[in-house]
Amino acid sequence: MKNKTTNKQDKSHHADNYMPKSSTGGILKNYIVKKSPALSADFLYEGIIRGNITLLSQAITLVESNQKKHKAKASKIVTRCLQHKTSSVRIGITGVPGVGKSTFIEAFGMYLTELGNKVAVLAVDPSSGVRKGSILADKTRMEHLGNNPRAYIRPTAAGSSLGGVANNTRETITLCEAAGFNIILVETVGVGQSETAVHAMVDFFLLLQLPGAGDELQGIKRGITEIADAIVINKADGDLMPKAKLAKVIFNRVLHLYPPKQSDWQPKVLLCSALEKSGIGAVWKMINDFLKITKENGYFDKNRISQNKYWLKETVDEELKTAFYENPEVKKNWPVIADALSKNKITSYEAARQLMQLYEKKS
Ligand SMILES: Nc1nc2c(ncn2[C@@H]2O[C@H](COP(=O)(O)OP(=O)(O)OP(=O)(O)O)[C@@H](O)[C@H]2O)c(=O)[nH]1
Ligand SMILES: [Mg+2]
Repeated sequence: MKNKTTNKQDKSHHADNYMPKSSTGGILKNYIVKKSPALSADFLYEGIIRGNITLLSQAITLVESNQKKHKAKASKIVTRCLQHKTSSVRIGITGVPGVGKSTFIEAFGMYLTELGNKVAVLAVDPSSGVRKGSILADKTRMEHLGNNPRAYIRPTAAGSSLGGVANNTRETITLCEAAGFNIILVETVGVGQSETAVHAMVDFFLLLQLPGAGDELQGIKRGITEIADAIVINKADGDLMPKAKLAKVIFNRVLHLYPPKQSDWQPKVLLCSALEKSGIGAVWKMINDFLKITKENGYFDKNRISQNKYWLKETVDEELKTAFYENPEVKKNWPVIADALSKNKITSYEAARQLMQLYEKKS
């Protein structure tokens, strides 16, 4: 027989009793998080692994903070969450503005939750700091997913650098996985460097394309087509259907020109209509085929390890750069050395060497 008193006492200490039960999904109201008193790393961790969305959001806010003490606390939580073994799939979704990313994520996310999955939607959008917006700000296109208790949508936080934003998203992935989200969708815009960053943090990279070819191929960088595991031609509906079918033929040809992937996976071209919700199941089936192949041949695990090594190097590179440019001696002497350079008194190489010497002496 259960001891009711003990149960009650135990439960009252659980992190998931901290917040209202209703806040288990959707887009969190920031004020709830801000009003919360500072909670310990252990308390937040315990709440996360119990799937408490409010505490998950609070931990993500710490991850995104620029304050040292927040970062240190976040790091403690993320490290503990990392030990929490989960089986998840991380899917990157990219495409030019207007291709239908938000509409697709709404339809795909709803489909996945109906199958019993828990879906987290994150974004890498380094430009959001400048635009004061976010690629996930258009909540209206994700209305159902936003209110779905099996889904969690985290709008992008503004960040000063792509490296910083990408690092935050990677740590957020770990937190979401520990919180029980088994499918992570990471959205990014099809312009700039952010696709490379997202590609390096997901298992499967999906490029959404518009019907038609030729002109539309110009809208996206060639390199992105090359790193994609699938091209999904969205808006394959109504009058656009013939153009979508033509695009499929052309993209299939393009994909066959690329060298084989390390994963042994041959990228696929599919048609879908996020608006009419057709072709969505086929996308999921394809991703499962990919998972089967790459888990059997060992690529899946190997890739996650090499992604971690990639980020180790990226982070060291970025930290070194910041340390150099923030070094007081470098800052102080920069104008003098730059002046000597413009007067042709020294070469660029010599100027750089002098600055490096100042940095090495004082760091
Ligand atoms: N016909 C048709 N229209 C679609 C489909 N998917 C999206 N759209 C429309 O395309 C427009 C852009 O869709 P979004 O989902 O906002 O596109 P997005 O890629 O998120 O755009 P950004 O957030 O600006 O990068 C909207 O008017 C959608 O209704 C589709 O499958 N078929
Ligand atoms: Mg959008």
